[in-house]
Amino acid sequence: MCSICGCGEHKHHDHDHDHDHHHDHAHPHPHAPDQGRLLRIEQDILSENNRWAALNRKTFQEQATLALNLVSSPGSGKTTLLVKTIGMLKGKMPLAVVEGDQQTALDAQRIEATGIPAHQVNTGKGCHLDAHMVRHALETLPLGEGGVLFIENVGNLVCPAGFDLGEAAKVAVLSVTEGEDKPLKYPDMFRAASLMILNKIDLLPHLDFDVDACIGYAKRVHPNIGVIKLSARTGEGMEAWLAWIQAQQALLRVAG
Ligand SMILES: Nc1nc2c(ncn2[C@@H]2O[C@H](COP(=O)(O)OP(=O)(O)O)[C@@H](O)[C@H]2O)c(=O)[nH]1
Ligand SMILES: [Mg+2]
Repeated sequence: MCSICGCGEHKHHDHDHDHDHHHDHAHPHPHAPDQGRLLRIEQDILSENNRWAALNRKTFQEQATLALNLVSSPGSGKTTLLVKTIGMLKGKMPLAVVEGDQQTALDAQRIEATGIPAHQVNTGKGCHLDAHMVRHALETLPLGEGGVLFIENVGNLVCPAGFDLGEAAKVAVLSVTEGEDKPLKYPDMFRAASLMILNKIDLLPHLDFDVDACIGYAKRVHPNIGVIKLSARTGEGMEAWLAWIQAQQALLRVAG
């Protein structure tokens, strides 16, 4: 298992220790590498990722493309939100989508049905996208001046927090069916995100979800986090989300 994200994807634990010890004895973990070695391996993975992320960021800047990394639990509504967003932005600016899932191309198919180019990345056992995967996706995806690249990460509130993809911002999508305590339970994700989208607010009348408490918890772990309440189903709140995207694009132009 990977000690950074626990995904078991990274091959670095195929250790090459010598076999001068017997395997029938009892000790906590016969294959545990020493802590110093683990730390070096983690640093290598993250610095390798950061090199690709820096390249991606340079490409996004050159193309004046706003890259947004959508992170959430499975089922919080990322793909639904993307389809709705594309419906409102299509024709106004160039759009493209990278879809990350362990298996299937179902989400890329949902995006392609809108007429927008999408590239599916299947991570297998991996629980997050990394910057190198996004780099490969960019080989096939057209980016356009002043456009947006949406990256839908693999669904979970843990692993994607630690991996920079070169995006301008991480956007955490939390749906009101998940419980208001999630920002406290998964603080790394809400600290890494610039914006929390509280989705499925159309369901609030049927739930005991405490919106104010949820926003309070998110601000406790990340005082500057932006918050937008919306329903990707009914469209309520979508205008605020589109305005946020435009504001981020304006920031990109200032930075560039
Ligand atoms: N009621 C309601 N359902 C939603 C909303 N957004 C998404 N869903 C539903 O939530 C489920 C998961 O959505 P999906 O977009 O696949 O989530 P993802 O796994 O984060 O990409 C689907 O059944 C959607 O129809 C919303 O705003 N309101
Ligand atoms: Mg999805």
